[in-house]
Amino acid sequence: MDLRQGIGLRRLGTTTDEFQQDLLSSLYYRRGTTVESASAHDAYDALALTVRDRLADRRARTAAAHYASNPRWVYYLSAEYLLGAQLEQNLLYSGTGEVAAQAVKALGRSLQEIEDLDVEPGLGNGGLGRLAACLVDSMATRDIPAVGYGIRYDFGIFRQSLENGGQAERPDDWAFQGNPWEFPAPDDRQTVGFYGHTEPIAGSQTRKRWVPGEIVLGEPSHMLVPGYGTETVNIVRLWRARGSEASFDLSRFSAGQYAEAVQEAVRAENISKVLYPDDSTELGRELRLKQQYFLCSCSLRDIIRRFRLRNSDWADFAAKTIIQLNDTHPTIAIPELMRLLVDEYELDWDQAWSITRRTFAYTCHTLLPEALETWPVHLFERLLPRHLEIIYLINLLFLREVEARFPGDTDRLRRMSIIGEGDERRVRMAHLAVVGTEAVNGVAELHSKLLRETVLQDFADLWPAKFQNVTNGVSPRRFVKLANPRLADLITEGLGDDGWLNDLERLAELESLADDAAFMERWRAVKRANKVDLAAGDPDSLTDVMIKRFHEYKRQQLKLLHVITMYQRIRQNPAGDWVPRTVLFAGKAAPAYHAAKNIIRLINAVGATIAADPVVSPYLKVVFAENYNVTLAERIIPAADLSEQISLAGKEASGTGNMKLALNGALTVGTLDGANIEIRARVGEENFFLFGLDAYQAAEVQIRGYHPREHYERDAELKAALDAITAGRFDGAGRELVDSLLGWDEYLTLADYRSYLDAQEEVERAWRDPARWTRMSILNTAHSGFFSSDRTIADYAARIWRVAPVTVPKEDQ
Ligand code: NBG
Repeated sequence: MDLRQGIGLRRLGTTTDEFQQDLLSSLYYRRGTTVESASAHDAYDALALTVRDRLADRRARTAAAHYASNPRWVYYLSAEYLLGAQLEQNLLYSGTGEVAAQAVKALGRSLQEIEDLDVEPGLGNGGLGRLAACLVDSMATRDIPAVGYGIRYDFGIFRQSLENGGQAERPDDWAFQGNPWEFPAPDDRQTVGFYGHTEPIAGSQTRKRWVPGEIVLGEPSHMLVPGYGTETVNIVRLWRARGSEASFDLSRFSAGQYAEAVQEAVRAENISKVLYPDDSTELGRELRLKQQYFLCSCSLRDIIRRFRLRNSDWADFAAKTIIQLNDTHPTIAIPELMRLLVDEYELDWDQAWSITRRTFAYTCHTLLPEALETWPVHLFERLLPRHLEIIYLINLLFLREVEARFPGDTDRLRRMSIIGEGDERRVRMAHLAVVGTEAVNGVAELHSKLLRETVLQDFADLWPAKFQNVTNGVSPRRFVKLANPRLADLITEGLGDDGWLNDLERLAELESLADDAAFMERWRAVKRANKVDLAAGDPDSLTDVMIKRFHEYKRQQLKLLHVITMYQRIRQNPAGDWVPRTVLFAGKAAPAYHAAKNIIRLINAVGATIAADPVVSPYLKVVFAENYNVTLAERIIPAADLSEQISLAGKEASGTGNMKLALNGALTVGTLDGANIEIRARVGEENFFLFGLDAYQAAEVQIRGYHPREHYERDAELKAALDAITAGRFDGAGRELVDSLLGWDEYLTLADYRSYLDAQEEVERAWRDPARWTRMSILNTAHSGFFSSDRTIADYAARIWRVAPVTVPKEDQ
């Protein structure tokens, strides 16, 4: 199949000369400049466009193949995507890396120089957004017809810097210089309503007419998502809000009322202005719900438009459509689909409900009750009056079903209701998500189990078959091949070919090399070279990394207590035989999360104290790497010796950094939490440093009554560490932390302290024996194949989506 030939277009060449011709042509005709006057950014853009063209051709073939097969499509709805830098990825996925490196010489620049200009779209907060990016990568790699839907925020996750040792935030105007990877599609724009009121429709019980009070336009653009080692190129479609033509008030503008003239348009555009607006105010919460509805309404209309291109019978909708809700953020899509089907397409309620329930599936990503979204009923009533009516009816029918199964159990009805009746009535989005979907999954074995046993227990009693587990995974292309080319080359050499890049279980073949002295030597050399590149500390020191969002449940404070204890031990015995360590922290704290920001401040204060101490600094260094993002993760992970996964058991749903680090040969010190359990089971207990309470023990401690002070009184080293903070030894920082730890210590930091220190001693014993350590490291990589997001997608496809791959034919030779 060659679509270009059909319309007389020439085939894009694969040689360096041909690529260079196209590059120069992009510069000349699409950037409108010449080699002599091209800026570095012109060079970047011209290269990006030239690479993009190679993918656009595969995209056209993909669309044609999908259209012809009319498959069940996967639509992934996510408020966040952390796609990472695009240029290097797309060079790899289009196989043009080498020709491009040669061709750019014509522009007088190196490929590296150009790659440094690539800005990552930071359209997410952390694990959830990066997971979405790994999953769309694997959907394309596995030839699953899929579209990812999201929001094109003008400002992504804030840029973090350190000011006076604390976190400062600056806006992230990521597309300031434009985004060459994006195709705008203004023809597919959608209209979204907000506010207003509803009116009855004569002769109908269930249909209503919604008369919105505000209209906003959603304009899509899409980015290409190529598969690796296959022809498929899927898309991520991102919506941007804008005012309609009518929102500009020309008469006011003419009268000099410039601000008033654009006020309505500004209000509309604010919807996609920032990722996660501060929701500590009423207005912030309203904006957040507006974003969610905006994403869902635009995406559903687009999904319906696509369905109707090939199909005419609503009875086929669920067979052709599966919509995966990435956490509760897009749950409003459930009542929105009901509204579209019942009010606009005039289906009867029961048929619409049957379609809806078979169309959606829901992934939950948390166990923290405060992270399960709820919205005040009064906010819904004002912003989405029709949706609230629909939710009430869904709830009424649902509670009837519960009542029929558990007659007279009013307490159960109250617990399960979609409407929470506290001081303030609230809509419980997670309940709506469970009621309106066909499948619900957690993201690691333990997480899925705890969901069934705790937060969603009543629902699991009612519908046990609905609940599943799909353990998360990560893309080996981005997190090994691109991030760690030295290791990728060594693995390829060890295995004889690079087929492992989309068949990651093949890493198990490395096991036979884990005792091969020459291979071990090279394994160590790779790690050392990566450490030299990272330049965080002495490359021969133990590089101990804790890289993730700052949150008390993740317990950066526990790591810090360990650092302070090491500092005190070395001071007391400077002649001791200490293992030199570089402790590297990176991560952002939510701007309004003061406790987390205080921990960042204390880390930097402790780091400065140690750096200024000539006795301790030869053995211990604390580094805080600013502005953690995908690009920085790709530099740190290959250089890590030790991976800190020390959350309180039962709190981290899965973790994915833990997988990336193990895959790159870091050893884990961790609790029995999230996917750590599965990592340990695969890499072997003897290759994992375990400590701490398990989830059931932790719950028991809390039920019995936890007294953190008892640990403080009993453990002299713990006491000394906390006392040093209180005494102001670290620039006076951290006193609130000590108060909270001694006061209530919500995440049992003190309870796990001693066991954590013991595990760290075991780490040092292993480190002192380089052959042992290297063997453990190789075995971690060898047994991490399960954690490929390709496996995660195979699981979703088989057990939740029930979709089959569609092969995209190669270009005619
Ligand atoms: C996060 C969890 C992580 C998990 C990622 C991806 C949210 C709400 N949840 O443990 O905290 O790895 O989701 O599933 O961001």
